[in-house]
Amino acid sequence: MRYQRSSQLFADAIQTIPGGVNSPVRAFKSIGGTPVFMESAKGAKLVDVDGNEYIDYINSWGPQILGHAYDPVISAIKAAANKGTSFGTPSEIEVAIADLITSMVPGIDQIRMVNSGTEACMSAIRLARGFTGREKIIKFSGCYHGHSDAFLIAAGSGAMTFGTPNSPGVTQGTAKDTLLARYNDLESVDLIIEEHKGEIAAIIIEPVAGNMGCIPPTPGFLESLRALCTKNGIMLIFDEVMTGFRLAPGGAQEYFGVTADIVCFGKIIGGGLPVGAFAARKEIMSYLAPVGPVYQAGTLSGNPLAMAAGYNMVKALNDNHGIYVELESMTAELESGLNSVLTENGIEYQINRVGSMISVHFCPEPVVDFDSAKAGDNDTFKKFFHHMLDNGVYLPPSAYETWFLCTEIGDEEIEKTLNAARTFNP
Ligand code: HOZ
Repeated sequence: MRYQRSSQLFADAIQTIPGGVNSPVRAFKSIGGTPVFMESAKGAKLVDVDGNEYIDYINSWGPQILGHAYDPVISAIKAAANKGTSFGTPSEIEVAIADLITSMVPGIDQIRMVNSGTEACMSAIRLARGFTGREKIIKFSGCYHGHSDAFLIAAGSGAMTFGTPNSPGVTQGTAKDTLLARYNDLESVDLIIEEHKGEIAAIIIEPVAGNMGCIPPTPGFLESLRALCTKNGIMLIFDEVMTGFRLAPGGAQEYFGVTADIVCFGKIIGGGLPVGAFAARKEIMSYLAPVGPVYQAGTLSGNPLAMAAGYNMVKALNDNHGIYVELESMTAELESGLNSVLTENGIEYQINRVGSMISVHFCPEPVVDFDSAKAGDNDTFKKFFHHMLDNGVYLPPSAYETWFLCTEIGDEEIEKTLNAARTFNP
């Protein structure tokens, strides 16, 4: 049986881990079947515990831009580990990575390291609230900014995958300070700002939504948000957990030419190790402890292993901007191939893509926001997912997640992926 060892492990896992997994989406619950347990990964490939190989279109949900087990990152982790795994003190590599990132990303003078994208976004809104002296925030339905309370309101990603976009456990008190706008709908933002004049600390957005499938911002949307924020003294926060260092060396800010006030990053900064960060100009970052009154801390923040991995990953991206041209061209090749194959198969679908972020929505109308994303046919997605999996292509196990390419995916992998898609018969 193809997934025998995975099935045994899953049967064991559900005894001692809720749902058998440590993060809900990977449980395969919305698409059925047993999660595949991975044994190893190198370049574009994952290998599971039964010895099956897959071309990986998750890439650890984004960060493995240069492929799995990228040699300079692995060597850096080994060298750092030999010197100790955690000091709980400052270390030199933290200065190096802060210098590197502030030189690459537009509009930031300072950066604070944390341990995940969730922590980064949670801390960013605290900072925005402290800086502006206001309490409310605007988020967009279907965007996902991690699992802290303020963001589990109409949240995408796993929350949507399992039909709990508003999680029990989030108090009414917290929920009332999160105001919801529609992605790509400026008027919905304008109305909220008018209704809550002088009360809004921040607007937080994924500059390319990646947690309701991939949804690009419509032309001018980010620019208009920027103008609205500037006019109303609101902090614009870009959640660049997915787009940071992926769309361009300076992330979505560079790609779209729009500058945010605070930028949040995630796992990419650790080369796949557990890291996040938030960054802004000095005037804003000076509100953070120990300089300013807004408290934020963490024993493992700036961990030497994670910083060594992240430094080598980010530096490789900065040293060779040709990577972005390569990623764009391979993902465009995948997009055009999928267009041909799915059209031949007579399936109703939409493909959304920005750079190396791409997703297929199985619906007839363009997908521009949460409602249009929800119109996708999950039944077709389920069948497509399992068909691809059985043919050695690993896609995100949810219709509400984006696929991410890495530089190790070349013509051969694209060809294999398209061959698998060609035999899909819903
Ligand atoms: N929320 C993550 C993607 N948007 C999923 C993380 C995981 O399950 O590992």
